[in-house]
Amino acid sequence: ERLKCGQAIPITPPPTSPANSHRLWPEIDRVVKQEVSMASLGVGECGSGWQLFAEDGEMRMFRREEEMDGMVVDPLKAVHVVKGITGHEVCHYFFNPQYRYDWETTLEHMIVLETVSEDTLIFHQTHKRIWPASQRDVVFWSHTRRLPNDQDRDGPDIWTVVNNSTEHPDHPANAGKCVRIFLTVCLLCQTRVDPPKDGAPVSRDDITCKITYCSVVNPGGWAPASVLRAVYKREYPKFLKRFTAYVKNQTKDKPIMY
Ligand code: 6CM
Repeated sequence: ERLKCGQAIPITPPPTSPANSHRLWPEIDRVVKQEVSMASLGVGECGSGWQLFAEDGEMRMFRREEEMDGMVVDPLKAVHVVKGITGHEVCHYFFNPQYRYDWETTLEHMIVLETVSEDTLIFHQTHKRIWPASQRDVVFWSHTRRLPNDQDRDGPDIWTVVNNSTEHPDHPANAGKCVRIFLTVCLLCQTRVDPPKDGAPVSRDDITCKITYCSVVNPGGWAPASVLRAVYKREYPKFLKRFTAYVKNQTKDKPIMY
């Protein structure tokens, strides 16, 4: 039908994400919103239950000791402040599979089971065996998203990646030698820009990224609590330091990606 003069042009609103027609979309959207709002909360003062277990420079890691059916499922919350990189860059290197073997030291094998859309992938990963427990594997969807910066409308947007366990018919749980783990992970990145006073162009010296990393991992089967807590205490700080150093190194000679 022809438009009459002065009549508003009917514009279909853009979809919130190209993944929004997929069977998993309602779950992805719900979990992403929930995880982002949980990750945005501070660790609070005494009484919040978060205990500091690792600290190195600007990096702080907290955990809450929790067990489910006798298995350690301690929620972890880490905060780190890194100069010279943006939240978009951090999420880019965390989400995209081509970089994962470079920084993920516990990884043995990774495949993309399904490309749901540009911002949503389904992965199967096997992780290195940790004595005396069985080897672990995991199937999860991974979704990355740009979020509006309500606090500073002129500042760069906030970026997130959420990983959450799911099922896949090609890789049923506990069918082979691996025990299936279940995880929910949220990486939330806020970027601050302090423009140079002399009006010079913004460089990597003027940008700072506040990273919040939250995870809950259920080991899925027997694993001695003391070994598991010792592994987490060693591996999480190693991961966050190595991963952020990797992003700094990858981006140092590239244009800033906001
Ligand atoms: O979030 C991280 N990595 C993502 C991309 O790989 C993704 C995957 C997380 C898998 C986390 C599994 C870690 C534990 C594996 C060993 C379990 C052994 C149990 C038996 C011990 C006695 O979200 C970074 C993950 C950093 C982990 C330290």
